[in-house]
Amino acid sequence: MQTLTLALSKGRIFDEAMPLLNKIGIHLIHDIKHSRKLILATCEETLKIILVRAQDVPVYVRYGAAQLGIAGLDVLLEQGCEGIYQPISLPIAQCKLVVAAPKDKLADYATLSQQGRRLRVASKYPRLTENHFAKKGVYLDFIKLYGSIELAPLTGLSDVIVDLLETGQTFKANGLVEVELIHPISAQLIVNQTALKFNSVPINAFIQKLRKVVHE
Ligand code: PRT
Ligand code: MG
Repeated sequence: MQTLTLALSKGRIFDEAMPLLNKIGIHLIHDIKHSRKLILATCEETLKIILVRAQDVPVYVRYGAAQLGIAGLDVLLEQGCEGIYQPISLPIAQCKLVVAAPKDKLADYATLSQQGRRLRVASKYPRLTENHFAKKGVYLDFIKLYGSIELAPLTGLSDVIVDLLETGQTFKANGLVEVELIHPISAQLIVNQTALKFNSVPINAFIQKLRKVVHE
C-alpha cells in the first residue's frame, strides 16, 4: 500500500492537530520533544508526518510531496489554492485577520481612508491586504514584514497593520485596536487533487475519519 504523507507546521498547528489525529487513532511512535527529526513515523505504517514551516505546508501539498496537510486559511488565501482540495475546515488555530490601528490614532485612520490619501499598511499578507483596501477604494503603500508586525505603527513605519488576532493580548499590550475584520481564520485540511484522484481510497478514508471527529 502506498504511504501517505501529512504536512504539519510546528507550533500551534502541530499542538492542536495532534489531539484530533489521536482521536482517529493516529499516534506518533516516538516522543518528539527532544527530537530534531522532520519526518515522523506514526502507528499507522502507511502514514507519516512531516514538519515544515506554516507557509510551506501548501507548497508541499501543491507539488504532491505531501498528499495531505493542515494549513491556516490565512496562508491558503494569501498563496491561492491551485491544485489543492480543501475538504474540511478544522476547529483549531482559530483567529481572525484584521486591520489594527494604534488606539490613539483611530481618528487618523478614519480620515486617511476617507480622504483618498495613501495609507501605509504593514503586513505579512500582501495579497489579502491589497484586496481588502482595493475593495474599500483606499490607496495603499504596502510594507512587507516577516514578524513582529505590531511594532510597525508604534515606530512610525506604518499607519496601520493587517495581522492575526486571537485573544487580543498582543494588540492590547502594544496599544493597538482592531478596526476592521477581514476574514475569520482556522486551520484547513488540504489534499493534493491529483493524489486524491489516483489514491482515493486511503485519502477518502482519512478525510471521512477526520470529518467524523470534527463534527461529533
Ligand atoms: O511562527 P512562524 O514564523 O514559524 O510561522 P507562523 O507564525 O506562520 O506559524 P504559527 O505556528 O505561529 O501560526 C500558524 C497558523 O496558526 C497561522 O497561519 C494561523 O492560521 C494560525 N493562528 C491562529 C495564528 C494565531 N492564531 C495567532 N494568534 N497565527 C499567529 N498568531 C499570532 C499573531 O500573528 C499575533 O502576533 O499571535 C499573535 C496574536 O495573538 P493574540 O492571542 O495575542 O491575539
Ligand atoms: Mg508565529
